[in-house]
Amino acid sequence: MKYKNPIIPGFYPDSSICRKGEDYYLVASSFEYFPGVPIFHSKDLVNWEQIGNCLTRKSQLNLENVESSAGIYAPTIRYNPHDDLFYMVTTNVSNIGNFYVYAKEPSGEWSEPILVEQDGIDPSLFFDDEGVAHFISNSRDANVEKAGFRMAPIDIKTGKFLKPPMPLWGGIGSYAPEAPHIYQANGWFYQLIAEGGTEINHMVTIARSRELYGNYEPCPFNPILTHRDKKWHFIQAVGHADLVEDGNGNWWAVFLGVRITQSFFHHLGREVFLAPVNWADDWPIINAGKLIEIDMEVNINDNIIQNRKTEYKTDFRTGISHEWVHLRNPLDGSYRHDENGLYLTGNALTLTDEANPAFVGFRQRDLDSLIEIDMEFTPKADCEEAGVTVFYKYDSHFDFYISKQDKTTYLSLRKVVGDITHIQSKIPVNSNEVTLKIKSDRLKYYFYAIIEGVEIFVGEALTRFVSKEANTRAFTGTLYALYATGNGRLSSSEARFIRFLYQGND
Ligand code: 6LW
Repeated sequence: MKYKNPIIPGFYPDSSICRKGEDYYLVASSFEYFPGVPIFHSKDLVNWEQIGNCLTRKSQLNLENVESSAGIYAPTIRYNPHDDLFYMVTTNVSNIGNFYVYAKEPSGEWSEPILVEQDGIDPSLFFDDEGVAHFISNSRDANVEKAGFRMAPIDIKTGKFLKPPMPLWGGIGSYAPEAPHIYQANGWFYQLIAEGGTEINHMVTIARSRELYGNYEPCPFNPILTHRDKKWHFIQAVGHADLVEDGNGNWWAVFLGVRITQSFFHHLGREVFLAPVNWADDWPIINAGKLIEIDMEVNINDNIIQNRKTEYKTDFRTGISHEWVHLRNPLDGSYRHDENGLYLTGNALTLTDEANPAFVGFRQRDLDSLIEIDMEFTPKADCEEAGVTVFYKYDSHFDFYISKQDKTTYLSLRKVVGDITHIQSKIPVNSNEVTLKIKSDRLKYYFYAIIEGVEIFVGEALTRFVSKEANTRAFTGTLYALYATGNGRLSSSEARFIRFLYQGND
């Protein structure tokens, strides 16, 4: 069987997977973006479709004043056959902490949050043979020597602990033990974790025990997945894994990894990778310890064909689909759609505020990509602007937009990199209807516009300035986002987005 990694390209970190019968479901972190926790479905582990988002209401996901790369961290998804429900447990690090929601159908609606009073991030649930739920997170208790992770049974209806949380195995001593998951197989309980930090020293380690609450003995082959000593490789930071059994006795791991551009820069974020799990002496070794590659060949006779979606188009006539996200909770009055397109009304907030400007973002999934946007915007006041941004975070974005000054309409390219704001181009244009085009390769973005049938090249920008490595607090990845702003005032004019095309060529 052959397939290409990443199986889900673009910023979808901390993936977690579960299976019910022949259906697999996968979730990922979403941080300051709304709706939160995208959920995907697959029948074969290599073809994935986003079927919704778990957190679609403000009552589930309050992102007010949430800093960049805060908000929702590392979710886990589990199916409980005892009540035939799916559970998604995660952390809103900015307010309510650890909580879970449940649903009959993974596409939604998901319940209101049920809080669990344990600190730490990366919560996970394990349902034992009796259907009792055990909650684990990377909770640290300063008074407990073995701290690092704590687990306890909970009442799944209320989230209340049935017993005091117990410290579990703490890892092999590396930095940032996190991402714990518990599995039962071969007469053992396994505790899988990530260590080394989510950057280039990332790794996956494991321990096992005959009893659920220990003692866990570490695997002699740890780490069972890492590229930390393969720094020349295109794929780095592999770690934060979750395992699934496919119903035929084969085990698989999904985990995050990054595709680097030059040095260790990466801007697409942490993406979802897949590898087979091989067993040695009842220890699961991911990809038999071999390197994780883009082109994978697995020794399983399966005629699965991976159809990678390379094109996405919309005319917005039915609004925005599951893939699109707002920056924090959307503000009323900023968005509407009809059969002629999507309308954004700029509020006072800008892309450079750590807040909720009028913004709809689509993840960049390919290093080599193209987007095209047909839009119409007639600003009535000089402060009003609308266009498309290549967005990493509030102080890391490239904006390609229409605005006006006195009686002239301009098309501009602005770069915001840390505390530097630079207008690279400002071109007077005679039309308020334009097609904006951005092409990308590994190292650069190229900005073009088609105005009255004539294509012009406006400028270029370096991908490394919208990367994790150029930023602090950067757990996300680049988005192409349509936006509008009144730059300090509510806009009196709507921007109309008529057509959006994304093409990926990786
Ligand atoms: C997440 C942690 C991590 O909670 O990064 O890769 C944090 N690992 O497990 C944010 O994504």
